[in-house]
Amino acid sequence: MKILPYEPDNTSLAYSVGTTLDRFIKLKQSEFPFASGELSQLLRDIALAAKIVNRETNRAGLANIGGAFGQTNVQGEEQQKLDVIANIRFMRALSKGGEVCAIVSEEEDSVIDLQNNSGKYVVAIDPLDGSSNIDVNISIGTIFSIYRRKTPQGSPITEEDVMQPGRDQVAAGYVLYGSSTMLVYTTGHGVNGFTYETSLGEFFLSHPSIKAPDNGKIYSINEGLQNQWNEGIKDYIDECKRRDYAARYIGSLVADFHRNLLKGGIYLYPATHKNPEGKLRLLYEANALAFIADQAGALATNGKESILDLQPTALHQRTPLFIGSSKMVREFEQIAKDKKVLV
Ligand code: P6P
Repeated sequence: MKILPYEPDNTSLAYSVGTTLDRFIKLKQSEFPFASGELSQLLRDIALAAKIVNRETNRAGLANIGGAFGQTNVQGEEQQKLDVIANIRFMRALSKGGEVCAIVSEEEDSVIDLQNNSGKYVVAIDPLDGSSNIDVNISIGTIFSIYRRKTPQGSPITEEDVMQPGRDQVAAGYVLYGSSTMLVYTTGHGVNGFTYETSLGEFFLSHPSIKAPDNGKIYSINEGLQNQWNEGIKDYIDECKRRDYAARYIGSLVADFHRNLLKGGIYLYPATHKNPEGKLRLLYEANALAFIADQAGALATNGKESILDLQPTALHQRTPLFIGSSKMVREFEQIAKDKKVLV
């Protein structure tokens, strides 16, 4: 009997389809010496829910699931039907996956106890960010943070398990439902991006080892709120205009963040009269993107300190957010600090 070594056949007849998310997760699992695969399974559960939400968002106009749901969430914001659907999909996937003991969701007033005290992880999630853009076919996104519980496995969850600073995240990511659907995440070993191939129902590695340009010429801020800015913000935006930077603001945090991450730029959402603590939520928006920014060589601050160092004091607390290329964030802080009025 002849035995021959396998020789990968790279003829043009059958191009490689690339590395699937599942295979990438398995390959990278070795970076967690003590992991027994729970985090890998949790990431797969999130990817499954993302595929389902992708399908729902793509057919919203045809399936009568666009538009308002008719209720407001704990934020006082009008829920869109897809907000509710996305929340159901991610909660169900995380509950059935068996790795999670508690969930903090933008769409839930309280912490959700999955009654799974053996679960090792806690997830904080904005199931569908940018809702106001859903019905006009503009990119929207999901943002998630993953923490290891602080209390012993097997014991009931406590506030200590969910009120963790961003520095303690074990993984974080976002899904961008845009011209293509992408999943971008980090487990603390760099940032990798995967593009969804709908014909195969798989995410494939398309953006390995993402590193943010340390500088850029794009600024993202809602200029309609200009009259509510403090002097520091006004001075920085004036400086951006003086340098002929490009103003790009989609109104979906994930889309603005993703573009600035790849091309270089800064996103700013300062405190305003309407939102004196800022608009964006610390636990399930700012922390996740700050972890990704940190891993990609970018920065995220509330104007005074790193987002990742903020100790949460309330489930849905908000924070000013200035995030993007390191040189731009540092320069913003300098200009704003000179004015001594930051947030
Ligand atoms: P504004 C969407 O509601 C969101 O949370 C972010 O995705 C987005 O960047 C921001 O708010 C838009 O807020 O006040 O400019 O409409």
